[in-house]
Order: sequence, then structure tokens, then C-alpha cells
Amino acid sequence: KQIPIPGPKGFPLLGNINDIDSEVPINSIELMADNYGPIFRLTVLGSPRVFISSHELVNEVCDEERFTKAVSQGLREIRNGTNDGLFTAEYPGEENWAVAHRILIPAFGPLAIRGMFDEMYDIATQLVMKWARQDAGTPIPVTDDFTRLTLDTIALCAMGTRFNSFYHEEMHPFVEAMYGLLAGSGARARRPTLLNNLPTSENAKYWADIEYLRKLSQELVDSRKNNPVDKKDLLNAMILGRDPQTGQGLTDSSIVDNMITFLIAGHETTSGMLSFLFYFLLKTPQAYKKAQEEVDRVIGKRKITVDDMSKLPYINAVMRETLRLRSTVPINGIHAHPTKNKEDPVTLGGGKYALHKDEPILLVIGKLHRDPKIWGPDADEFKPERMLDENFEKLPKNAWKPFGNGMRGCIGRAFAWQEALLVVAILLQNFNFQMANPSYDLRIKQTLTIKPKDFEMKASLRGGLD
Ligand code: MNH
Repeated sequence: KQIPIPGPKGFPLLGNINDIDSEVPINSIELMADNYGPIFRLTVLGSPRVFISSHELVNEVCDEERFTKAVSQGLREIRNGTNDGLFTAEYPGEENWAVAHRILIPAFGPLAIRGMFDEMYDIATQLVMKWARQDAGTPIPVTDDFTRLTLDTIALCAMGTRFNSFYHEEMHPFVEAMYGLLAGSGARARRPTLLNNLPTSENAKYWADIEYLRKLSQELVDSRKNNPVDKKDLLNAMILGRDPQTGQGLTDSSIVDNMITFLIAGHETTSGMLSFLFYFLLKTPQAYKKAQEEVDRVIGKRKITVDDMSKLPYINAVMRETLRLRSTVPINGIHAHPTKNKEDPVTLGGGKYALHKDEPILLVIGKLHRDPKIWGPDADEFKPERMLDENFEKLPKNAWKPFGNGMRGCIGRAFAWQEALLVVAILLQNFNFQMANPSYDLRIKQTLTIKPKDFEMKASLRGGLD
């Protein structure tokens, strides 16, 4: 027995465009999920899409025999810079995804990530130095400095180059061009194609940014090829790696696609997570105290090592709980698998809801992560204890999904985890933090990802650096 999918009535032509906040779309989406329930439909400029937000429905669409990642309009524009790189590839369909995936999986595996610890540590200490040298009362623009950190870390590990973002007010030209690609792609996705093809100065800048990104990336590939170093970083993995199945290596153009991809996928997400994490710790003094006590007990004042990374279960739980309440990728797009799903029409909810042909399904992760059936009546509260291994392992499948699904899930998860764990530990080891403005309440800034808006804190050194 089929039920119509609810949703706000829209205008002819424009559809529901006025129902979506243009600054922070995710806020309106979450409100509509409250009003219309676990599944609702919006139509924007003639194309319908459904949003799902209960564990039950999300669990159904995580079945990779029926559904797979959909490349959204925004991602399709980013392809102007990254083509069929891992993040923007249409797979199935683009076989290059599978080749690059097989080559890169070991490069992001536990052993390889351990090998990147020293470079991550190098950048983390630059952040510590910066905060140590400023007056204890100075408000720190938290997200800006975490973005410097994550950009410099991924650039060093993936491109073998230093942006030195902590030594400049302005961003490195590569970073400027990458923002040009991201912001430009977002704007293009919201405009009719006709306007995107006009010879405007905006379009010219967009293509110039892409050309610059690719040229600089190619130079870094050439430079490493001409001056090989014996190092286990992502750049070497891309240059030297061979697909175990076909024996193929990555072409230069595919290395460039993925280099830019790692920079894009690997900085905002981690920087946003670190920013939310400190917001939640400052709003939850018991959790802050436990996290700091863990660092003091396990590490004390000595230098942090890679072996410490597995000895910080509370901070690990704090990171999981942060991504539960504020998943930095707030929406994931999927659709019916183009060949495996033979159902017509495709349905959700065990046959209850019929979809349109190839209709995108958007997973509202922030709602999934607060489904009271899974998380209970205190779902809105920040409680790291629920994420300690013994509880985390008992969660139902697909209840916690900040890293996407299945084979199209995040390849950089272990990288981000080690980087963030190290940074949280080294910051708690060296500083005491306070809100710069104690009455600050969370506001969101949304681009491809979400991060806290205007969140500032103050840092005071806990004692000399050893
Ligand atoms: Mn990451 C895919 C979240 C850090 C590189 N990442 C995804 C997806 C999510 C995600 C969600 C799936 C997107 C989709 O379905 O369209 N990623 C995160 C989060 C963090 C993160 C929450 C940090 C916290 N990601 C990183 C880092 C890197 C990286 C760091 C690189 C070093 N992520 C990727 C790549 C993909 C991806 C590459 C695409 C994988 C694929 O489709 O093959």
C-alpha cells in the first residue's frame, strides 16, 4: 500500500526554492524534517528530490545492491577541476574510479597513515607556537586557524609542499584558486547553463583558477618525479602505486585530479570537526575536564608519539560525539543503482513510498544522528560516554554515518582521525581554553561543509613548552 510523500507546496516553475534558506540551507532542511517527518520531497527548478532522516530509511538506502552515490549538481561543477577524481567520479560508469580506488586504499591504510605522523606533528606544533606567542586574552578565530592547520597538513602529505599558512595573513595562491573553484562551482550549480557559458569576467576567473590549480599540481608531480624521495606520502603512492588488478598506474592527469581532490575533501571537513569539538568541550565542562585529564594521565608533559594515538579513548569518543551532533558533511546524495536496482518505480520504506525516475535521495545526517529510536531522549546532548568503544560497538548498523557509505565512503577517514586526535591532544596538553565570548551560541556557516560561524576562544599556556 503506497503513501504519498509529504512536503511543502511550491510555486509553479520555482518549486520550493523559497522554502530553503539560501545562507544555511541545512537549517531549513532540518526544520522541514521536524515538520514533515522522516521523508519529504522538495522540487527545485523543476527537479524533485526526497530527503530522509530516520535510521530506518537511511539503513534501507545504505544497501549498495540497490543504491549508490549520486553526484550532485554542485559536485558535477567541481568536476571542471577534478574530472573523475575519487570524490567527483560517477561510479559505476567511470572505471578510472575503481583503478584509483584500488591504488589509493593502501596509501590511506593504517600503516601509511602512521608514516605520516611526523609531518602531521610538524604542522600541529606550528599551531601551538602561534597560539603560545599571542597574548592570552587575544580572541582566536578558531575555524581560520584550524583551516590553516588542515590545509598545510594535507598539502604536505599529498603534494609534498608547504603552504606555510601560519606565516601569512593571506592564503597561499593555490588555496585562493581552490576557493575560486569551490565557490564558483557552487554559484554555477545554482545558475542556468546558458549563463555559465557566457564570456563574463566571473567565468574567466573560474577557468583561470582551474588552470592555475592544475598547472601548479603538475609542477609538483614533475618535481617529485625528477627528484625522487624515499617517503611514504600520498604523492609517492600516486606516482609509484600500481593497480593490483590491472597493473595500471595513475596517469599524470589522474594524479592531478586526485591531488586537488584531497585538498578539497581533506581540509574543511577536518577543520570544521575540530572547531565544533572545541565549541562542545567549552560548553560541556565535565567533558572538557575528562579529556584534559586523559591527556595529562596518558601523556603528561612529554612529546606525543604515534603510539599514544591508540591510548586516548575518551578523546576518541569526544570526536565521534562531535561528528554525531554536527556532521561536517551534512547531506549525502544517493540514487537507485543504475544497473542493479530493477524495481520500477523505485520505492522506499519497504514499498511504501514511490520515487520518480532517478530521483536523488538526500540523507539528512544531523537528523539521522538524533533519531530518538537510536539515541534516546537525550539525543540532543553532548555526551561522549555514549561513544566509548563498548557502547559504540553496540550501535545498530548505519546509525552513525559522518563518513558516507560503503565503497564511496571517505577514503581519508584514518588520515583525518589521526590528524585531529593529535591536534586535540597537543592543544589540551599545552593550553587552557575559554570562550572569547561566554554567551556565544552556535551558529552555522555552510559551504560544501558546515562549520561554526564567528566562534572565538582564548588560549593561555599551561606551563612552558618542553
Ligand atoms: Mn572525506 C568522501 C566525510 C576527511 C578524502 N568524505 C567523503 C564522504 C564523506 C566524507 C561524508 C562521502 C561523500 C559523498 O558521499 O558524496 N571526510 C569526511 C569527514 C572528514 C573527511 C567528516 C573529516 C573529519 N576526506 C577527509 C580527508 C581526506 C578525504 C582528510 C583526504 C585526505 N573523502 C575523501 C575522498 C572522498 C571522500 C577522496 C571520496 C571517496 C570516493 O568516493 O572514492
